Amino acid sequence: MISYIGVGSNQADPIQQAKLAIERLHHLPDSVFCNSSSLYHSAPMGPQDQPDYINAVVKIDTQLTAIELLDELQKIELSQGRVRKENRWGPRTLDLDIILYDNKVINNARLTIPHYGMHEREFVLYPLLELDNELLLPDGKALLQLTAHCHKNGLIRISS
Ligand code: 5RY
Ligand code: CA
Ligand code: CA
Repeated sequence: MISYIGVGSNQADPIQQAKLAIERLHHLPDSVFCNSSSLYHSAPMGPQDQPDYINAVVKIDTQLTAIELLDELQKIELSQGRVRKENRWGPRTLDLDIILYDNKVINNARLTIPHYGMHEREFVLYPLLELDNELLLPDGKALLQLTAHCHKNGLIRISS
């Protein structure tokens, strides 16, 4: 299954956190790493009283189920010092989200796929576009159309 994983960090040297996470995503079990977007610098969405973020998106081809993949991503988050906080949308050393998993729609207690916020989030849509500018979502919508309606909100691609 082709899956796209969102990478985000705004604590403890976010560029290094993102690079390390991307390195670890090369070694997911039963998976092949396909590609990663550039890193992007982005202003915080949601709570504003936190540092700017570094975001990226990674494309993998995996035999893991969505839940198995989530378990692996949460292990990587924990290994990079992720701490569960009271305030849900506060700063974090590393956040890994399954944005898309094959063409599947998944809704259960642990997972909502496609990622529920992706339509409005420039730091998800533009890195995705860099990876696949012909991508169609499970509902048939074209990614290119979504980005056309999504303000960049200061999103900056970091040359690497
Ligand atoms: C909105 C609310 C909560 C958007 C809205 C969150 C990131 C959100 C972030 C990230 C950047 C969060 C979730 N309306 N801002 N804010 N990057 N995560 N730039 O990864 F995203 S908290
Ligand atoms: Ca997130
Ligand atoms: Ca998350």
